[in-house]
Amino acid sequence: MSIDYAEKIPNNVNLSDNRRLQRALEKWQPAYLDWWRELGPIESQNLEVYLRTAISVDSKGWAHFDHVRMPDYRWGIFLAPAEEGRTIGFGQHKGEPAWQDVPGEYRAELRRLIVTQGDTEPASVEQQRRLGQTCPSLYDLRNLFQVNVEEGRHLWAMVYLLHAHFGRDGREEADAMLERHAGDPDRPRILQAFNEKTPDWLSFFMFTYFQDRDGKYQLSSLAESGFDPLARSCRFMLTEEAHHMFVGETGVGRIIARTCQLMRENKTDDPRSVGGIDLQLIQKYINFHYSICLDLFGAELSTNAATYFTQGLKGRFLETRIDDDHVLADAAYPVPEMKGDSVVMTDAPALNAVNERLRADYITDSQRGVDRWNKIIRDAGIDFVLTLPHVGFNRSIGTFADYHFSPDGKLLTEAEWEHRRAEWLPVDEDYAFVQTLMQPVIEPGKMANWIAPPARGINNQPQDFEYVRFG
Ligand code: BYC
Repeated sequence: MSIDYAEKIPNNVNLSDNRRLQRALEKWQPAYLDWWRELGPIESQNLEVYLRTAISVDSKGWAHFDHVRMPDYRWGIFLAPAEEGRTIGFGQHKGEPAWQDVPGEYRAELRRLIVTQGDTEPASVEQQRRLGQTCPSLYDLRNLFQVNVEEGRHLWAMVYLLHAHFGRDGREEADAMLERHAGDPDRPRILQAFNEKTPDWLSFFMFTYFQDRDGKYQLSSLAESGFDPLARSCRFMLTEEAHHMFVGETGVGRIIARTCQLMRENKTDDPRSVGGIDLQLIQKYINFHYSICLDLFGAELSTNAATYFTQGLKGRFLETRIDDDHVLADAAYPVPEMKGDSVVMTDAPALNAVNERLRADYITDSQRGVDRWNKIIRDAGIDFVLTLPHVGFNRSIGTFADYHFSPDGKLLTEAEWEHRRAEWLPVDEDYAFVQTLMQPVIEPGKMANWIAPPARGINNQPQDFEYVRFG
């Protein structure tokens, strides 16, 4: 299970045994590196960063820490170990041996899933590329780059599948991954949340809390896939995803902690006056990021999702632990529906409601971190509660797309929505205010005024560790 770093493309898939595939990927590699130089983290070419690199995919080897010159980072192809005798866990092929090759009749669907997944990875790198210039500390700068290099590797994971299993059109799709760009009006990324801006560090932490969590749920569903190479790729990607969400949760938590501290120490209700970010504004950012991420799960009722499930391509979260028949021919699942002015839950065929079920799992998981953020506020003796907005708030996909809701779930007219949306979502002035705080802090151990230090260092390094060296 160790990874061969002597190869041009580090891998644990015996790439050198397949010369054609190796050549094709070695042809894609320079295009990838050009893309990274052009649209990856700006001004990072001379930095040495304390990064975690996988040296094998078992539990001991996947987190090896060392300073790495950013351009020398070794992206490669790592699959989680094969599970002997693995069978398909759901859908009409349940119980059959997992596929090692693409089942011909499902080729189009499988390619679409892999392309959609792959497209998000470079998108997030593009969205975050300017943040290094305004890092609140070396610790945070290092975490940003860690997230970025791993998203780059996740792109490699999907590109490998396309090259290895989809022939010529797979190679074309791999090229197109580097041609679409986040926010590009002509060639945007596939999913809308990956075309939004990530203009400041509060946005970054919200992104890694909410949007990477969509990644966790989508990757977990794909990790159940009957197509074994996809399942194994996603299982290894998930080991890295956990750190991204940690960065998000603790990042927002540290901002909240600092805000509360500034309010108490200065006996003020106005943390902005002492260089902090007010909890009201943090709530607005939550409203924005959470609502655009709910859209990432697709429509409540989806024939695409039903097809993926029946075909055995994409399962549910922790599919094998769910206590049912894993075929869902007769099962029901409650989905929200508009009846007049109210939202009612109606039983729908569970097969068509697979997206909705995944969104429900995501919502429960998202609430846990919000509860921990609220504990920080409560422990500081401050009377304020952060909430996740109503599921219909600011939605563009599915049942709620044609309606407007307030964060507390009141149905609004178009006029009411237009009149009040600036109370609930960040507006230009909010972004401009946060931007005033975004001044780089690059002295080891120092933190920007608006964020508390982390509870502990990466890999237990001391507070003043030089996570990033400037060459
Ligand atoms: N934006 O039948 P429906 C990550 C389209 S994040 C734009 O409900 P489906 C990461 C849809 O394509 C995880 N369009 O859709 C995180 C469909 O179009 P057609 C990414 C959308 O297919 C942070 C139509 O609307 N991975 O890894 O069931 C950093 C009807 O919808 C959107 C995946 O998403 C949208 N939000 O569900 C880095 C997994 N939603 O067929 C990385 C792969 C729907 O009418 N993707 N549409 O032309 C999928 O499983 C599915 O494509 C989706 C959509 C769940 C996204």
